[in-house]
Amino acid sequence: MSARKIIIDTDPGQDDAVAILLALASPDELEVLGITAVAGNVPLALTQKNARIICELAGRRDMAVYAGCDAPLQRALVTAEHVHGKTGLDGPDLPDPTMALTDGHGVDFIVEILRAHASGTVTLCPLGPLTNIAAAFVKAPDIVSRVQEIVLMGGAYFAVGNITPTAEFNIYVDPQAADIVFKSGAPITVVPLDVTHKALVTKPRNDAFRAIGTPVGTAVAQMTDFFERFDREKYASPGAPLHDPCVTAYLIRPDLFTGRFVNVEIETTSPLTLGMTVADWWGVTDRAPNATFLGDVDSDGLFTLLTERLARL
Ligand SMILES: [Ca+2]
Repeated sequence: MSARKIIIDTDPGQDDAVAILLALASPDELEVLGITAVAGNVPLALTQKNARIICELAGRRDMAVYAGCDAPLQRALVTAEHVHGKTGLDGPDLPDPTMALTDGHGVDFIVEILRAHASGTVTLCPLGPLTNIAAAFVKAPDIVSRVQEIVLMGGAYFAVGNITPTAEFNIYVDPQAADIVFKSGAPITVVPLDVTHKALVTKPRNDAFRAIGTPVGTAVAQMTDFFERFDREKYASPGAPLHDPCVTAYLIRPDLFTGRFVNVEIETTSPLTLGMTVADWWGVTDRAPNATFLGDVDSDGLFTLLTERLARL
């Protein structure tokens, strides 16, 4: 079987970094066509730079990295330095990138790639706010039907919210973009907090990253040590959730995850619940299903996969 072609749309972010590294470490399963940065965890100037830092850490200076949208479609940008630190990649001391950004806009790259490849052969992997994806769909509606699948990290249902009581960060930052994507008709798989809050970086799992003993293993250990370090107290859990790598892990090992094909709609107006992913898990409405909403993960299997693959870089 040939490797699945993907575009990673991202706002690094330590967990984005680990998701990218997992993809780059898995060329038999995943062919990364390019990386598009978006404003989210930190502003675009940092997310596009961080994406290049991660490519260089992985020895992939050849990777195409594009800057995309620097603000949500309609709202002012909300960032999360309280989680990720000032740079977005706090933890390890990684050098500034020497590879250049690729010329052109990330949104145009998404449009061009989907038009250039056979329909149904390119998967989009959004790991941040859905601004770039929605902007591409609005600019070029013909590409929607060409998307093989969108596998995104975002949303929450039983796990409720992490930025407001009802909203997950990525969806909350750009709910209008999320609404466009969820209504697009493209096949969608959602990796919500319901899953990522079961993917906890416990001390033994962090030790396993460090024990890889390579620059990548050490950096991942330092990043996952820093990232969401408040969460152990916030959620009273034995480790912090590792969100975005669940997306690339799902593409490599879907058997580690379970979920339901349900209707998911985005709240775009209520001041109380803005950005909520209203998932009809119990099928109590007649709204048509539009997304596979994952609910569980074999977390031991996930971390075994991560540790084994990261050791290849
Ligand atoms: Ca992210």
